[in-house]
Amino acid sequence: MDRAIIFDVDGTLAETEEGHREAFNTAFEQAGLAWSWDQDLYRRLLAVTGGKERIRYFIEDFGADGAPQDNLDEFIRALHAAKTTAYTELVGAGRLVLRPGVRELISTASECGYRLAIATTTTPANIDALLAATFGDAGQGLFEVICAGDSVPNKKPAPDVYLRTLEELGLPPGRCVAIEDSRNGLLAACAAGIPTIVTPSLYTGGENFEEAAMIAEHLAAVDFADIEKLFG
Ligand code: XBP
Ligand code: MG
Repeated sequence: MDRAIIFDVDGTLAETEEGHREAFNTAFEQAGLAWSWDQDLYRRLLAVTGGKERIRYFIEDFGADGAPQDNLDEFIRALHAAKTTAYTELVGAGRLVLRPGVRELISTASECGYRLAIATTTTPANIDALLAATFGDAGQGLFEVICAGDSVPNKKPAPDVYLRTLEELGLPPGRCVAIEDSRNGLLAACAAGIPTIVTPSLYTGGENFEEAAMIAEHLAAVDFADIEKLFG
């Protein structure tokens, strides 16, 4: 089959951002920082994709105290590594489930011979933890291509991660459909020329999705036949 469905992870496969927010706050507490991101602040910080970039954004644009003047890169790297440990532990404890329709769509697409890929801003360890927690051992071989995190120079809304995914699939954008939850993700997929389905999530519900090929509350509300119509 020369068609592929490319899934975003956070907010699309599962409602993960509350787990990320909890993990950030755990890492801040472990580091002795008086930082705590509530939902209103986190919604604003989600304008920046990538956990390390989000921490830097908080320090530089929200006047956070406690970060060192020098070796800031190492400070952020270490803090984010602690966050990733906290996040993968809560995912491994079974705290997250797939969004409605995700498992069924993956199953139907696989049965129909569609190739499956992931294009995400998140850290690879987070994907491994989520796939193991939600698919068990079967999660390992489910996605033919996984492009994530720092593997590309520019994170969403830049198209880099989708362009890299297309390259690894060896497919043109018209033979793919992307599934996203956020405007940053929609812009990234559209900039790569990929028709995109948006299923808004907890933190993205009010965003502008005018470029989407389809908008649905969740994937359980989408007929596979309607997805097939989106392919060139
Ligand atoms: C969402 C992101 C990520 C997560 C946090 O990624 O922007 O940064 O919020 O994960 P996507 P990390 O929607 O593209 O899956 O801390 O590992 O970045
Ligand atoms: Mg997302």
